[in-house]
Amino acid sequence: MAVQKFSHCSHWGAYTLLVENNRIVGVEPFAGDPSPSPVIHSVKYWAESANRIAQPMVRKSWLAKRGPGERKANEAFVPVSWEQANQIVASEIDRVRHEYGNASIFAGSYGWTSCGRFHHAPSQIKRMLNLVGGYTGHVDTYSIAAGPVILRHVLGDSEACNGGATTLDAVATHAQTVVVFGGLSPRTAQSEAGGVARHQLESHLRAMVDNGVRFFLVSPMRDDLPEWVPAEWLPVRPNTDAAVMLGLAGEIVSANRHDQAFLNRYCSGSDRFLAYLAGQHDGVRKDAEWASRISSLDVGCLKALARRLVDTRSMITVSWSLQRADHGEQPYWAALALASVIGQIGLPGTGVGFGYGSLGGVGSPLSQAQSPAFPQGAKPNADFIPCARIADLLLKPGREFTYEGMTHTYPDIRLVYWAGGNPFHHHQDLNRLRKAWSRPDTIIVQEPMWTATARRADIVLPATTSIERNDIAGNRRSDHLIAMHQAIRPVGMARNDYDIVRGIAACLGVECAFSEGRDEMQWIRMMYERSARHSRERLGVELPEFETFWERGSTPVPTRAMFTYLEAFRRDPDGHRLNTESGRIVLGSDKLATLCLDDCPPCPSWIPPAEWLGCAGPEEFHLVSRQPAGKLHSQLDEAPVSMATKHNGRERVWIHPGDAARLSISDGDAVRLWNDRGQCLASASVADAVRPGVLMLPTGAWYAPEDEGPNALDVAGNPNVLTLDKGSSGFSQGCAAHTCLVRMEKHQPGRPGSDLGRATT
Ligand SMILES: Nc1nc2c(c(=O)[nH]1)N[C@H]1C(S)=C(S)[C@@H](COP(=O)(O)OP(=O)(O)OC[C@H]3O[C@@H](n4cnc5c(=O)[nH]c(N)nc54)[C@H](O)[C@@H]3O)O[C@H]1N2
Ligand SMILES: Nc1nc2c(c(=O)[nH]1)N[C@H]1C(S)=C(S)[C@@H](COP(=O)(O)OP(=O)(O)OC[C@H]3O[C@@H](n4cnc5c(=O)[nH]c(N)nc54)[C@H](O)[C@@H]3O)O[C@H]1N2
Ligand SMILES: [Mo]
Repeated sequence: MAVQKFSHCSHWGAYTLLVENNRIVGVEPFAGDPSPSPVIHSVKYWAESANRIAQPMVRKSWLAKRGPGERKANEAFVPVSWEQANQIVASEIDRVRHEYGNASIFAGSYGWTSCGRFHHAPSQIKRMLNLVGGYTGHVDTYSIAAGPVILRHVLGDSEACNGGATTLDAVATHAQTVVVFGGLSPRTAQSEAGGVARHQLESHLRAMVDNGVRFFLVSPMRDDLPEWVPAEWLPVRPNTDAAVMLGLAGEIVSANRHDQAFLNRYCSGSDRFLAYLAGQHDGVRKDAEWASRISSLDVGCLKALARRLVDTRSMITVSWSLQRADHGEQPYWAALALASVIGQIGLPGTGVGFGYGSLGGVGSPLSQAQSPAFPQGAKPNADFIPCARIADLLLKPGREFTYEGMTHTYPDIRLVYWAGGNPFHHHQDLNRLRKAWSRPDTIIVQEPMWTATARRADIVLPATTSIERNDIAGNRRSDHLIAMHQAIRPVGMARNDYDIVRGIAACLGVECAFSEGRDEMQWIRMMYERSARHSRERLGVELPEFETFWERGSTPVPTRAMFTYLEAFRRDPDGHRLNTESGRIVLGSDKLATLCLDDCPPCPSWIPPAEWLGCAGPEEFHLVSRQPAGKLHSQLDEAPVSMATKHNGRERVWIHPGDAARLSISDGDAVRLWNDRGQCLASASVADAVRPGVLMLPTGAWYAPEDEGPNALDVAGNPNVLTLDKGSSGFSQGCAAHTCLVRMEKHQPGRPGSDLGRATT
């Protein structure tokens, strides 16, 4: 049989699948992609994995007696037909909404399911539940919460961290100095929510290097910039960046090199901020010496950097990682304040930008076309949680929580419906999540794989992966729409997300309103044509007919290059007021002054995090759990591209050679990491790319506890058995995964923990 070619796309890029006899025999990167991701070669393992769920399943003990329970991963499941599964799910939804109200259904359902915009599993279940009275959802994301929340108040919106800041082509053309807080890394830029056709970060970085930009990398890890980017490395203590930024601002102000005219014309509350820098209330002057004591960076280096920032055209970039931490608002607000003191915001290629390279398209020219999206309909009820508060929600029904200055109440959740996410990968403090997970009456998980989350569900609905169906990829940070062609037949009895939810909608009596009578291709065509109409009417750009697009496999969309953020505001601040309390950039906030929050004060501040090296015991390390190089989160963990990043099947934890020598740990040793919250195994990777006192264990290993005990040893190396489940502050309640102290030792031989506890192919 001849090899057939299918255009396709995932969050890690667009590609062509070569298929013979219903088997993927090759993968070719998208022709126009300058830096394709190796992860495109993993997708065939979706089809070949022994971890696929073959048919709908129900937990045996739940069938006998539905209600709260431990939900052990190793308990028996009973196979059922799709008709039975749909009936059970629909009757649980009906039971819970009639007995307790729709707020008792949690369908926040966070997760990076397929990049296809139609079979987008969380959108599908939300559309269905909106037709029957609603659900409790979530706001913000694990990726970014503290950052956008503070920027909404002090900059007027969160565009600047979603890809709406100055584009990197402009930075490469105009900037002379780039200070990178966190990283600008092809590792993270591989991925983009909704797919990306052309990975552009490396091209932008090369242009900067060619133009002689001087780089300063402020990060605990030296490899947060590619090794071919010449950079001065400032190996900062994790979570102390706000102090570094404030110390730099203080140096500039005390040398009288700050742009007072900029502060007067474009900012509000700068008096309050300057008083804080001068130490008027706490008696502590914020300068290089002060920042050096907190961050452990060299004083001379900080002083020289402060001078260079005002002497040259400078850009400050801040990764998303910095705000995924306790008090994560502060580095974002402090970076904005530092850039305001320098006074180059709104000029070409300079100022401040957030999240460049955290996703592939942040910093690339933004698409001007409307991205395809599956309509969720209006949500009839307002109930929500901040995204990362899932365990609090389940453990504390009826308790109050704060968010953006308002007080809300956690609903009493009886039913959890999770589609397209893996909370037993992504949530912090998994032992605590296990306790929380025992509370609801019923947990439904819609997933292709027997993930740790699926194993802890009551009802498991097997979904196809994207290669088993048709879809469309596209988002505002990608310059193409991509046709996602079905390449192989569905595996086992798996159904497409749309068909699963449509079946349940039928049992609930809302099938007509849910489907509007459209099948898969009719929806995809409708979504494409909506984008094409927008492009024609708003931009005067004609996209090809749907048939042509589908046959070609992709179409470019118009983008906005060489963009300078806040250019119009700089030209005319009264004509282009920001959507803040003052219409200006807020450096001292009246609103936050009124709220009187200990953990989010009225001007950008350094507040020690709950856990950091400044309060660590002699044996403790700061754990950075960054995104994995060889996969997207927990997806395709078993494929060779991911396995090659491990050692003996276990995730690698990076440790500085000096620390390793002190603990008598050699490269490749099995090690145990632990703290009061949990423990896991990993394989030591001794490397001077990580600063002393810091360990780096990437996310993504499939959570595999040895047993179901309260402090079970995770043998695969998922850092979330160790991380802290605390809101970044009472203002934003974001994920604080990067705030975590742990200890480490060589794993004692003879201890259990060699079995990885799941099928591998
Ligand atoms: N310690 C620590 N933890 C973190 C982070 C960190 O920095 N440190 N980062 C956080 C961040 S930023 C994020 S975004 C989260 C990510 O957390 P998640 O988004 O939950 O992680 P994924 O592994 O991508 O989960 C997606 C799931 O969807 C399933 N799936 C794939 N395709 C389909 C489909 O077509 N249909 C259905 N129904 N399911 C599908 C996959 O099998 C997988 O189980 O993790 C967070 N957790
Ligand atoms: N390959 C791959 N790419 C991905 C993902 C993936 O799973 N795999 N996930 C995607 C998702 S959902 C997201 S949200 C983004 C996340 O994008 P980011 O948040 O930017 O990524 P991280 O890997 O968490 O962190 C980047 C770097 O920040 C540094 N860092 C951590 N803490 C601190 C700190 O306190 N101070 C300083 N200065 N640096 C610190 C670490 O050294 C780390 O290498 O990545 C996306 N890209
Ligand atoms: Mo994320």
